[in-house]
Amino acid sequence: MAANMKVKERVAKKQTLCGALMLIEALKAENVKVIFGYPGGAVLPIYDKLYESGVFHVLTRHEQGAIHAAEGYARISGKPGVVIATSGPGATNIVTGLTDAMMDSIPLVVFTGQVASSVIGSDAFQEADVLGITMPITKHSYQVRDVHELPKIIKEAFHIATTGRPGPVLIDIPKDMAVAEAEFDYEQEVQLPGYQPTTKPNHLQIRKLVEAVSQAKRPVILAGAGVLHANAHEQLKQYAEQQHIPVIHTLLGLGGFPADHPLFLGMAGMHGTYTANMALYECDLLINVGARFDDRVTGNLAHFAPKATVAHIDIDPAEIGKNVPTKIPIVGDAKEALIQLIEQNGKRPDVSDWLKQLNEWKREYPLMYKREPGVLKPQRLIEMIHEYTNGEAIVTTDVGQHQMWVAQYYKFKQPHRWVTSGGLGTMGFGLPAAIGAQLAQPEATVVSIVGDGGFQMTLQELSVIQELNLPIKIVIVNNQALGMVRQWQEIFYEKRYSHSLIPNQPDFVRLAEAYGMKAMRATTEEEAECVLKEAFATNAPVLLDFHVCPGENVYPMVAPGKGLHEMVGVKW
Ligand SMILES: Cc1ncc(C[n+]2csc(CCOP(=O)(O)OP(=O)(O)O)c2C)c(N)n1
Ligand SMILES: [Mg+2]
Repeated sequence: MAANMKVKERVAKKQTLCGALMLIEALKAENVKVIFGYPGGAVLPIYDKLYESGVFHVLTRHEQGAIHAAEGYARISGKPGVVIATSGPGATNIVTGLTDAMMDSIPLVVFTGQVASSVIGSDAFQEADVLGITMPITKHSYQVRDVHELPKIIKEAFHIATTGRPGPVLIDIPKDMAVAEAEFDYEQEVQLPGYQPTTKPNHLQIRKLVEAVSQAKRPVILAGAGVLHANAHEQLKQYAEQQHIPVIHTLLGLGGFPADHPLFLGMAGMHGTYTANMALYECDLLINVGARFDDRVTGNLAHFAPKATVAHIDIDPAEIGKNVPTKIPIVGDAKEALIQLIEQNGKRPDVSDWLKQLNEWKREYPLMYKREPGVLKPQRLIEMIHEYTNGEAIVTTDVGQHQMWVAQYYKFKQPHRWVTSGGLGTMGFGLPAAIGAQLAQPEATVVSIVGDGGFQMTLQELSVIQELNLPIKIVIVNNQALGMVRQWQEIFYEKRYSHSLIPNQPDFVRLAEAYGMKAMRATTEEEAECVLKEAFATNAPVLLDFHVCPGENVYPMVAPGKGLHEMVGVKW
């Protein structure tokens, strides 16, 4: 019976279809639940077929919104985000999102319309060389030249986006290709001899690491987003507990290891904890699991982990040894590698002195800020949001000071709850990303914590949130400044606040109300308590404008060019 069904399905899928219908059938075959997009001339044939397709399409109010929403969806669902944009300006509007997804290894399949094949290269209306523009910011890209190729291309695109190190794949579809017809066969196997990511780690390298661990006195694990992409959080915990190795996270790795675990040392890097950064400086064995030694994590490389043997587990061999000399390279999937390490059950290192030292640092140098009566400190605000959501919300952010305070003070206990723009540092990411995150998990509490600057880069998406009645809580950390820029100008440019202070921000409450959204403002801790209570009791979108202490800075801080051990702002 089942076999019969399969044959029937296959026959059905072998029908002759136009390119636009092929796209829709392929999305259904890939089990795509939602797509984000914006129509225009070159994609009109596709939108016409979408009309009665049953595919859930979210019309964002800007293509940048669509691609960040798709990123948020991908991060929370673990499935690829799908985007459609028209040719020319539609396609160029997604360039930032593609770069963002490329930097943070987010799986996306992005369709762009293109002018008709016959006029490509003639500077036709809304023609842009999208393939040329996006070549360095996609994992792979295609332009459809023959409609017969389209099913194979889409199938490969989903495969490439989601396997190995995930990333964005773009398919540029000339308008005539959406209309032309061919046989639709989506059952074929993907055959890409030149693309065979290594997932199984080399056993000898694993043995080397087991040996190094057994000899170590001061081992530490630096865990990045690779742990989350590989769904290896359970194995990370098991391995760290089995071997008694403390764990540090990168910004994007947060949530991979529970923040309240005694072996957790916090986030590393420019605004990392004293303990995490000093552990990286003092360790004798550094095990990197799925992080790419970003410069915001390492600080000055000349002073990075100077006493350590470095082991690096990564699915992407190009990352190993790129920034930091690596003695034990392990190419493979983080989960597979950790499973093998756990199975080896090697001799535990003697870490009692090391853990004693680390715990002393934790006690001596915790994250700190001063509470003042009548003033709302941004750090306190994040702590309050943590309390209201029991540390279990999905949190999205923009980029800047507020992002760092969330990373420091929203102690993520669970994986796949944290959605932020790491590598590219894209202001305007948080609000649209929250749309995708909420659609990926309709029952979850989603909080979008944004800066007063970044919010204004994509605030048009309030319209989508309101239209779909997504119960997102939008938190503006309003310091009336491009706070992170202001902080750098205060510290490194003699307080010459060139174009970073914005004392005349719009009335965000009335702005949200114009979109038909409930909105409230708070300027003190007491007011913040009240509005948070009301907002979290509401099953509808709410915008909260928090006027926080404008001069607050993010500490600790590693100044550019300095080593991690040269942090400032660690003590009063
Ligand atoms: C698109 C974009 N433009 C410029 C920057 C540089 N930048 C980094 S943080 C920042 C300030 C952000 O201000 P705001 O959104 O209010 O956040 P805050 O730092 O005040 O919390 C700027 C301008 C950026 N990251 N992204
Ligand atoms: Mg600000």
